[in-house]
Amino acid sequence: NQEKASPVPSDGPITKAWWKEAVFYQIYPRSFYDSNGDGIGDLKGILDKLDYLQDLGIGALWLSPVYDSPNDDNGYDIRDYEKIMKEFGTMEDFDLLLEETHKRGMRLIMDLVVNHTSDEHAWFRKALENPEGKEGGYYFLVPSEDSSNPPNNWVSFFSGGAWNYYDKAKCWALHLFSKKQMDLNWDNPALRREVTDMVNFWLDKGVDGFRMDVINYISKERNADGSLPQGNETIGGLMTFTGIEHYYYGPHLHAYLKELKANAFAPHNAFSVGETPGLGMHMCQLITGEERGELDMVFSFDQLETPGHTRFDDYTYDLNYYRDYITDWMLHYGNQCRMSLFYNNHDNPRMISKVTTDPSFYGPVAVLLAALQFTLRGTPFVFQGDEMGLVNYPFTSMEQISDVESVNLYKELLEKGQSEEEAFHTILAGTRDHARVLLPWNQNTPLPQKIHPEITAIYKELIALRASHEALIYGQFRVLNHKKDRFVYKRWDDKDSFVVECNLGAAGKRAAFPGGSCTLIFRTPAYKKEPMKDLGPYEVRIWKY
Ligand code: TEU
Ligand code: CA
Repeated sequence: NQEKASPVPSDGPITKAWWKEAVFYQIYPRSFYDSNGDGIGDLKGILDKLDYLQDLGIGALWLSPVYDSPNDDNGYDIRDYEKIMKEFGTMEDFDLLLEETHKRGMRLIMDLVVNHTSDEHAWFRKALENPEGKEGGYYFLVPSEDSSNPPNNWVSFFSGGAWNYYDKAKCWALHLFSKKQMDLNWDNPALRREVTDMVNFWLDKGVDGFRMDVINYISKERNADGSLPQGNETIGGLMTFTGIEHYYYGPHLHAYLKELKANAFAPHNAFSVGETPGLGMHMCQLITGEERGELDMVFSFDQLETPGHTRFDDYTYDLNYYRDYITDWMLHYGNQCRMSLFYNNHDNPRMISKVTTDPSFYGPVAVLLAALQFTLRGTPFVFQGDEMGLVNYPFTSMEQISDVESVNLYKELLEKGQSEEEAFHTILAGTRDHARVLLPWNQNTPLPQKIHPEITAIYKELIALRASHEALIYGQFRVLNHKKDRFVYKRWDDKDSFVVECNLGAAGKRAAFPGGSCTLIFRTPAYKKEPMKDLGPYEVRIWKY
C-alpha cells in the first residue's frame, strides 16, 4: 500500500463534535417493536419508543436497513434504495420518524449497504439482460460458457463459493455474501455516481449520516488484465475466507471513501461510521484520521472474540483480553481518531452470555459492561436490548433459526460429517439470531427472555453521568492497575477526575481503592450491602475526586 502514514497519532487537543458526545443506539427494526401485531417490528414501533429512548439519554439512533428488500439477509440485500420495506411501513412513516426524532433532540443515521445489492435490484436484472450494457459494468460479471469452473477460488462469508453462474446471460457474477447479494463494481465511475446520488437523496431529507456496511470491502484488487486474482490458499486456510486479502483493504479504498465524503457527506456535514471487519488499528487510523477526509469512525471487531476463537466456538470470554485491547487503542489510536465502544450488534451473540453462563452473574456483568462503555474514552453504541440486560436466546432446535448464515453453515457442517447435535451446538454458540429475536418489551409475555428494569435504570444513570462530565467524554485516560482480573483506570480533565475500579473475574477480591479523599458515586447495586474492602464478582465502582 502506497498510503502515507499520516496523521502521526498525537495527544493534541481533541476537536469537539456531537457524535463524540452522543450515545448511539442501534435499532434492528425487524425485532425492535411491533406496533401492529403482525410479529414484525416496524417504523411506527420505533416512533412509539422514541420517548423511551430520549428518556434513556440516547443522542442518536442507527437504523439497520429499512429499505425494500426480499430479505434473504434481512434487508442487507437491498432491492430499492429509495423505497421503504413494506412490512416496516411507508416513506411517510419514515419522514415522520425522522421529524419526531429530531424534535426530541436526537439524531438519526441509516445503514448504507453498497458493497452489494440484492439480485432483485433493477440494476442487476438489467445487467443480466445485457451484460454489455451500462448496468453490466456495475457488477463483477465474467462471461463464460463453462458453468462448472468459477473465475477464481474466492469463497462466500455465508458458505460455499463466491460465484453464481447465470445460464441465460452466460456469465458468472461475484457475491461475497449470500447468493442473492451481488457485489458492486466500485471501479466503475457511473456506479459510484449512482451511489453518491442515493446517499444525497437521504441526506437531503435530513438524515444525519450513515453506518456503512462492510465498507472496507468495496475496492477489489485486480490482475493486470482486469480479472480478479486467485486467493492464497494458506491465508484462506487461516482466515476461512479464501480471497479476503484481495479486498479487505483494496487498492482504491481510500480514494473511493474520499470521493464519497467530498461529494455527499462533507457538503451535508453528515456523520459516517464504517463497518470495517479485519482492519487493525493502523489501517483504522488511516481511514478515520481527522484531516484525511474519509470516515469519522469505524467499527473494528477484534474485541468481540478472544484470540484463537471464532464466533461459532463455545468458550468463555476473558475480560482481561478486553481490558488489554481497549487500553492499547486508547493509548495509541491518537486524538485525531475517535473510537467506537460496543460489545454487541445484530451480527453477534449477546456479550453477557460469552462472559458467563452463571445466571447469578448476569446482572453484575451487565452493570460492569455498561460502566466500562460509558466511562472509557470513545463513542458508545448500545445495541437494542443491552439496556434490558438481555442474554442469549435459549434456542432448542434448528427450526427456530432463520439467519441465512446459520442455515447455510448448518448444512455445510452436516455435509462435513458432523452430527445434528454437534452442528446445532456450533450454531447455538454463534448464531446471529440471538440478537434478532423480538425484544421482550412486555414482561408478561411467554417469551423465555426477560427484561431487567433495574439494568435499564443503571444505563440511564450512567449515560447521564457521562453526559454531564466532559472528563468522561474527552478526558485523558490512564491505567492504574491491570493485574489479573483487575482494571483500575482514571479519566480526568481540568474540571473533574474519576477512578473506575473493576473486578473482571468471577472470584471476589480485595478492593485496591480508595486512596485519598474521594467520593463513591457508583457501585454495582447487587453488592451495595457488602463491606467496602471486598470487591464482589464482576463488581464495578466509580469514584469522583
Ligand atoms: O456484516 C459483515 C459481516 O458479516 C462480517 O462480519 C463478516 O461476516 C466478516 O467479515 C467475517 O469475518 C455486515 C452486516 O452487518 C451483516 O448483517 C450482513 O449480513 C453483511 O454485512 C452483508 O451485508
Ligand atoms: Ca409490525
